[in-house]
Amino acid sequence: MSDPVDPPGPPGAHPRTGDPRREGGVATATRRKTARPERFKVLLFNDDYTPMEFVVAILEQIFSKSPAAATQIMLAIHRTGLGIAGVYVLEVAETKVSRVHQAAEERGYPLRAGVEKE
Ligand code: TYC
Repeated sequence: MSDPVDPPGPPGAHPRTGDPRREGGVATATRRKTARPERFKVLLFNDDYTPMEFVVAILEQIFSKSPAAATQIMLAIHRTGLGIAGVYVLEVAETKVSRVHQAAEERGYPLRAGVEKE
């Protein structure tokens, strides 16, 4: 494994000393071999009916937040209208949105979630 902070260089060149693109101490443009997967925010939206305790439980159970973090996120949503429950690759984000809607519908709460590109 090469040093993750070094861009890929010519074969055999030492990443810090043998790469002509680094002459003068300025690294020029490089391209990754593998794309970074795009990441997506899962947003939760405020409403007037979903109980605070239910939103905290959702944040703990579906988004693996600590009780303290879940409470802070829930209160931020309550005050501002929406908040970020977590950031994931698209398929995971969409699955979490479905789990939120399923759990809320089971209890008859109008809680809504959505996905937004980071
Ligand atoms: N506003 C709700 C209440 O006062 C609590 C709430 C917080 C609802 C966050 C949804 O995403 C939400 N019971």
